[in-house]
Amino acid sequence: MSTDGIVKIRDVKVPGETYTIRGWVYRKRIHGKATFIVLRDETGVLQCVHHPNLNPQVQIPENLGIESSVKITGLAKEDKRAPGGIELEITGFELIGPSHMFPITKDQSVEVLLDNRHLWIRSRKLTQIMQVKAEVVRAAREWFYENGYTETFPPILVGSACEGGATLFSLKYFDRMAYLSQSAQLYLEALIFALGDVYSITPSFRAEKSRTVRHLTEYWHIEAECPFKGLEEIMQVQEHLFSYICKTVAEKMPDAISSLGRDPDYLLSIRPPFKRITYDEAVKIVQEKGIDMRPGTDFGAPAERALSNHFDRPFFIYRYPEEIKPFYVKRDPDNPGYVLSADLMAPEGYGEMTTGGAREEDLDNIIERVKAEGFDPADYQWYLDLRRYGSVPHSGFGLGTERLVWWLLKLDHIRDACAFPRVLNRVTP
Ligand code: NSS
Repeated sequence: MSTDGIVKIRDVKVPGETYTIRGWVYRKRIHGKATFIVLRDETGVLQCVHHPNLNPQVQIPENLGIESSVKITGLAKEDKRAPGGIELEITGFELIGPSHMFPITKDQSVEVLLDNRHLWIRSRKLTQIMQVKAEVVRAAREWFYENGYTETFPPILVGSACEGGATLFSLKYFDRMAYLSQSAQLYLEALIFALGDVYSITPSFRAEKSRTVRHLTEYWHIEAECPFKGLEEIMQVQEHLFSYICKTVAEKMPDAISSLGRDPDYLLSIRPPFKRITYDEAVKIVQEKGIDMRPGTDFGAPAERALSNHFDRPFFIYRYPEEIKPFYVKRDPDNPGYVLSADLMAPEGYGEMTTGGAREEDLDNIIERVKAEGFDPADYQWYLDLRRYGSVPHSGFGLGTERLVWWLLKLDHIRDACAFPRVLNRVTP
């Protein structure tokens, strides 16, 4: 309850009480002499009705447009036909801001909705997705805090690649080149020596040239790095964090979750330990499904989808071949040709949610692999120093926030996990 007597729509509950609410006209319809206005705010929608014979003092402009902002006072009445079972009999009306003809009407094309994203984010669906996303990030922060991690703030403007050159966005940085960060990992690796277990939540950028339902060019990356942890321990960190996020969102927002198409009970059933399969076992599953895949190569989109569809709970794929993982991934001392890396996969066809694992400690080995990826070790001097001054075994991972929201809410396209998605052909609005 605010001090000015104005309440949110979700708080209009008790028949017989008078409430004042503020919001935007979601729908309007005239029926006989009565005017019906469905008002929306960030907490929901409420049907309000004006009967001129009951409240002749109230004047509602005849041309009141969709998305006009208004303040309404009214008496709450039980009404089984109204959405939510409560209706407000309007006793006071004030127009705050009139609305032009709203450009979004029913059955618009995807492109028109994307061109009008700044207005379309007002839709119930996108509002709820953004609220769930906020809760996902809040829950992640809470988990890290409860588990003794320190939040850190790595740079976004960087001088060298973390995830290979193919997806780097470059820009002019005074008289040299710089890049937009693909991952905070290398900086988190430096920060563990000062702060122990660390995490960061930052934008990451990928110049992805492909149009898929799971790639953005800008996304929010939740990353963690831990000294003295190995592959199995970092998988445990991920499954606990992941389950905690699922549980928190299911408990705090069951209505939003269900109305977006996900059963909150399913999210509550996601608990550690998650199933773990090796890369080699994963390849077998893919091949058994009749999908052509050569061992030693990365999973293509059809293989990843098939694998993901094979499971009904999140699972890990671990111990990958060295060729398909970046220079920083630790070689498996017991399995030549393999590395101590693990990806957390979502079921139901969604696929990779995180990548992580143990980091290579051997200086010469890293230098050799940096070169093999076509980079200049000189650009990584500061990173190589971490292996020179008190190096320790360590591991970490990165989780794509939008990937998680995409699966969590069973969205068709990852762009709907963003208010203003950045994809191959779009940087506006
Ligand atoms: O490239 S990753 O697989 N791994 C890293 O960046 C590591 N350096 C992270 C780390 O260990 N600190 O990206 C990690 C995750 C991946 O699993 C996805 O969930 C997400 O980041 N990701 C993306 N989300 C949306 N769009 C794109 N293009 C994208 N690329 C990665």
